[in-house]
Amino acid sequence: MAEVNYFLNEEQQMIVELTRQLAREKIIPVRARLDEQEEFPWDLVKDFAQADLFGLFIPEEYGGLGGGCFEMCLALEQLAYGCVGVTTTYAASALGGYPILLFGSDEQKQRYLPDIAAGAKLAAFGLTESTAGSDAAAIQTTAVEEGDYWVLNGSKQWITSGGEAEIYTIIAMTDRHKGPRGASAFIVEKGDPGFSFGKKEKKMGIRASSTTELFFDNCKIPKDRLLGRRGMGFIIAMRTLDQARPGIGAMGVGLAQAAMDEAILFARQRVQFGQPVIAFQAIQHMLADMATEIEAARALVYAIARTIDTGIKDMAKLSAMAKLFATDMAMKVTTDAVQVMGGHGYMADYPVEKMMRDAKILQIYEGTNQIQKNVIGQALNKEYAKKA
Ligand code: COS
Repeated sequence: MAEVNYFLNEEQQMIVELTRQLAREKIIPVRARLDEQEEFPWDLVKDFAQADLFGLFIPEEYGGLGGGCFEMCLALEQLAYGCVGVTTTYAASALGGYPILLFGSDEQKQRYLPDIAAGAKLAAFGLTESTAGSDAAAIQTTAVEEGDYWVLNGSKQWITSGGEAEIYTIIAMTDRHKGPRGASAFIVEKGDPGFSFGKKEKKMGIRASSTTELFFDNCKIPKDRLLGRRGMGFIIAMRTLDQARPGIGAMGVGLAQAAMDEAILFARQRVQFGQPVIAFQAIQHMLADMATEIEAARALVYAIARTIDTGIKDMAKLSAMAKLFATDMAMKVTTDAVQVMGGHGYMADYPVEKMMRDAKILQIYEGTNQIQKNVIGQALNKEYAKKA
């Protein structure tokens, strides 16, 4: 049967094959254990590093492979087919690395990107706080200039790879009275004085990933750790999320594909009323919706990622669309996969139970899907105001 042709070049096909193989051979055999034991996937991090995957989005001059948003989406889709928890660790390192790549000085890039590209050090991104989630501009953590140092005080919540990562991009207030224009971005290293980690959170899904609080207690960092200019922190955070959100959509596509594959495998074997349940139209219609919606989401994510890679300036709307559509789709498809499998689907013996739990976070992290709709709605309002 014919498949949609996305016209991948040779390098892109190689990325798909490599990450597909990693998912099948390395991730799937261990994903249930990692989930159950809430175990951080250090062995897999080493496998990804060996395959040069951490440098996929990093230019060759800094030790990476020079890929763009589209190549990242291809990799994230295949890895998420194996496990969204494991893939979250991989995606989080890119999220922590993007601010350095997009806004770092050449010296900062030389200093940090080669280690991130090699997978020698994981990166993390610290924006969210206990009272600043969707309202990202409401952060309370402060950074004060003192001689040759910045001194950070405050805390960050729900930071992916907290405690495991070595390099953290942190958004802190430098001029509170200026609102979003009063935030700045900093690089903080594990081991910096006054920087510590809270307990590991217990989560519904993506339990192979680590999520912790970060604490800054008179955390003193050298002046040259400021990213971009003072006051650019909010813009840096938003641009970072714009770059990364299509990848979350791609993870939704990979996860949904995995859930549908499981549901079809099961429906072809499960006999009720004297025939495999896939023979019933009730099941076929659900599978038909799944297959169609997965392909629609894949086409949207790929098209948007490729458009972003052409260097467009204002990508917030498109990036939000990719995340919104593909992750809502993933929630629906994983829920329906459990439904197709009935009682079996609800049991931890089958992987779709974990897939449905993992899907939920895709609608929440890197901005809830309600926030994505705000971003899209505000962009439409601006576009049409210009036309009027
Ligand atoms: N790119 C560049 N600039 C942007 C931007 C973007 N994507 N989004 C906003 N800005 C700019 C605005 O243009 C504005 O600049 P001016 O002061 O020059 O007008 C400034 O940033 C403030 O923007 P805005 O007023 O829209 O900010 P809000 O506080 O209303 O917040 C949302 C906007 C809701 C979009 C933002 O807070 C958000 O994305 N929240 C979700 C956060 C999130 O994803 N959390 C997950 C963390 S990572 S797991």
